[in-house]
Amino acid sequence: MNGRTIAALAGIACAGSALAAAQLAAAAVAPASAPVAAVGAAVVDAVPEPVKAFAIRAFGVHDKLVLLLGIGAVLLVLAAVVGVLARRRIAVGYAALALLGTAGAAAALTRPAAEASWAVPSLVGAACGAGVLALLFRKTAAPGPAVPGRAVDRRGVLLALAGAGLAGAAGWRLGGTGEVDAARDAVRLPEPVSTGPAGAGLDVPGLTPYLTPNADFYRVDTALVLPRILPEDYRLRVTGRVDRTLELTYRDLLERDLVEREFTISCVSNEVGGDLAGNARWLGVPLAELLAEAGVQDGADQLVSRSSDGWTAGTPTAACTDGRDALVAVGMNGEPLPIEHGFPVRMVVPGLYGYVSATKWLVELELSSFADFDPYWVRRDWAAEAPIKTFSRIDAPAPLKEVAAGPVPVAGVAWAQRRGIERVEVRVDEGPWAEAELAPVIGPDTWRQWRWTWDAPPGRHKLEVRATDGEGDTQTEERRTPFPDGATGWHSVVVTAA
Ligand SMILES: Nc1nc2c(c(=O)[nH]1)N[C@H]1C(S)=C(S)[C@@H](COP(=O)(O)O)O[C@H]1N2
Ligand SMILES: [Mo]
Repeated sequence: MNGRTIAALAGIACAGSALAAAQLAAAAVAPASAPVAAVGAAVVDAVPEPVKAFAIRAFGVHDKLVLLLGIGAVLLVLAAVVGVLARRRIAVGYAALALLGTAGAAAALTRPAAEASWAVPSLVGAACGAGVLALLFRKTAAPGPAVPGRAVDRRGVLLALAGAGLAGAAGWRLGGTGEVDAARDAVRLPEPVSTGPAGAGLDVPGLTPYLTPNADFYRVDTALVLPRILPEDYRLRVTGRVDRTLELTYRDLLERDLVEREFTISCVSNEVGGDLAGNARWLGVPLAELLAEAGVQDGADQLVSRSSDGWTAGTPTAACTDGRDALVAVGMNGEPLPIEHGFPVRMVVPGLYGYVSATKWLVELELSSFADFDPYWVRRDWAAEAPIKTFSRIDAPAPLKEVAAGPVPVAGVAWAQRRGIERVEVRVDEGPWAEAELAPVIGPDTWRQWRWTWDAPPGRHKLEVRATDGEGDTQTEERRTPFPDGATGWHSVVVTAA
């Protein structure tokens, strides 16, 4: 290895030590205060809408991993360059670390849930990085022409890289959800006092199951680091334009009369044919009961729900009190909420896209008004009110699949929460529409599986689907992307029969 490569590695070792030390400190302060997490979260909040839409389209539920890897790659290259420059002017190295520390601390301090201590990990990290820099880049007594300025301690570089790797991994692990996982495992959910009807599903190979297992449930949120809330520390506050403020612990919630209901939730970012939706059995406290207890004041037409990381959603108060199964949920499919789905407590409201209703890691319900407050995505120009649009999808056969000519089962799901699905139709090669068979349904808020048998002639064919809701409105053919209030258009797949 030549001197330049060693210097580049030394730069990476300094940055790595800084980040690792910060990660360890953040495990003690708050995992979200680590510089990479904080800068990443600031980037998530700042990216313009088209970039966010692109990220979800291109990377789907892996968008956050891609962002973290991107930040890592940028840091790696910068650190290597700074390492090479630091051989001649060590001040470049100190300046870069100071910048890293300041940017990390600033990003951490401006997170909505931040406390003053959130600056500490970035500052500790920068100081550590500076120490490693001083150790690795030593002044040569008589600089020779080949190595002007400073010599880099090769053995030291390897040691620092290894140490940073270990410390970083330890910090990452300690800051993970281990303790909360254990607390979640220990939760025993009480039996509901009221259980809604249970739906049953069709069984066609390739068809989405009627109930979505928790492990397969889509995940959409802005959280780079999962919020970690221990049940014993949990508080839900009902505040704002209410007659009396409420504060409930997790225990308080479990001791109330819990109800269990099946319904489908979905994301506004779901494209035509997309899978950002899931159907679960939710266990929780009716939101209407909590609101009645607090006493909603006149004019409080928006319920702002806030998560522990500062994210907000705004739901029409009327949608929480009009008799639908709006819940402050603690359970999902018979288990405590999974951490990535909001443990210990989240909100779910049938009929509204997740960004205006489904706050995970819920800590506050603030009665406000649409005039007074714009929640997270509304500030980024998504619609303030967002009822779910009628949607239908072909699951089987899969796109571009080869099927045997003759009878082919075609199946999928359709949803129109609150209105219900009344009819699903399929057509082949823009021929006449044929009505599909629908699975039995328990109410308007769950998706409905459908199936139709196609007598497939050999060749390449296009299958299309459209649904009609309980109000008699058929899905529009007009293709629109999700922004600002949900996608429209018919889903189609092309298959070859042979
Ligand atoms: N705290 C928090 N809650 C959130 C979000 C978020 O970014 N942060 N995203 C919402 C969005 S856009 C959707 S679609 C649903 C998704 O819920 P799920 O991940 O459990 O499927 O959560 C909602 N709740
Ligand atoms: Mo969403």
